[in-house]
Amino acid sequence: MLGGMIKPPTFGKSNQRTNKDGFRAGVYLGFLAWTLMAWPAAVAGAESEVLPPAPAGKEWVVVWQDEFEGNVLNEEKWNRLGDWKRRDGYWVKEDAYLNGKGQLVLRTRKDGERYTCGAVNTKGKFERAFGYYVARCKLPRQPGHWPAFWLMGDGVGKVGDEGRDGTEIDIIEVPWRDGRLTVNLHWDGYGKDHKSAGHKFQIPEVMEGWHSFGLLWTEAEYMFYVDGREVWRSSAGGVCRAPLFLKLTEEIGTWAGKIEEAALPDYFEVDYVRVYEAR
Ligand SMILES: [Ca+2]
Repeated sequence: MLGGMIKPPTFGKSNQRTNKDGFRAGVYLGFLAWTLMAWPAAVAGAESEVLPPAPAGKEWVVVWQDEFEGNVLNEEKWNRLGDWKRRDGYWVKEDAYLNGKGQLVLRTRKDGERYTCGAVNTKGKFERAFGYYVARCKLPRQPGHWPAFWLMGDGVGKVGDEGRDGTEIDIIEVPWRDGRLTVNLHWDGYGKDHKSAGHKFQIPEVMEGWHSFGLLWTEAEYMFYVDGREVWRSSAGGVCRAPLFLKLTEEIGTWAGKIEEAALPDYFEVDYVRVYEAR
């Protein structure tokens, strides 16, 4: 049906980026929409990210993003972590790669006698305070390892001033496979002065398909979102004022069950990461 016709012009990169898994269906449905709707309406519908309300008089502007297009991870944006021991496994660089379909893959696998997985961060390359941070992800299915999207900085180790001088912000951590999720804050180091706050909740449907995990970080509080719906808010620790870098990681450990029982390899996929500022 489409073959002899002019390709609809509205399916620009932003539509592919926000809906890549449904792109084929999207092309067809979008084509129908295009034939029925005016051009501006179709363009407006191309941005499918659900953002929290911007502060009065302001709007969200993307200030940093990676859509993971191409075949090679952009190492001007990201550091690939490894090769070194991490918890009950190893972080190795070759387990963090792009799949050529627009996604970052963090793989967990068994390599000889050791278990390995992938991790990346933006330390020294992108560090920021405040704004809206969101990643669209497809979660792994096997036990013994956990995916996470989090923010981190050197100030997290500074004891005193609560979390204002640095807080680890875990936008999402998924050590379970039944739809339970957890969001957490950690500050004043990881020793005897360590403090934390967090929340556990369950959304069974997150185990299937793609879902977005977001953090709105203001000077007053942190607000956490799954698929654009608020799941928790907190001002614990007094709210971090220090710039933090992004982390996307897999970790191997018993918090997530027994890695020996996992059918490997297993994959944590990330379609994009976007950071917005209210202007
Ligand atoms: Ca502190």
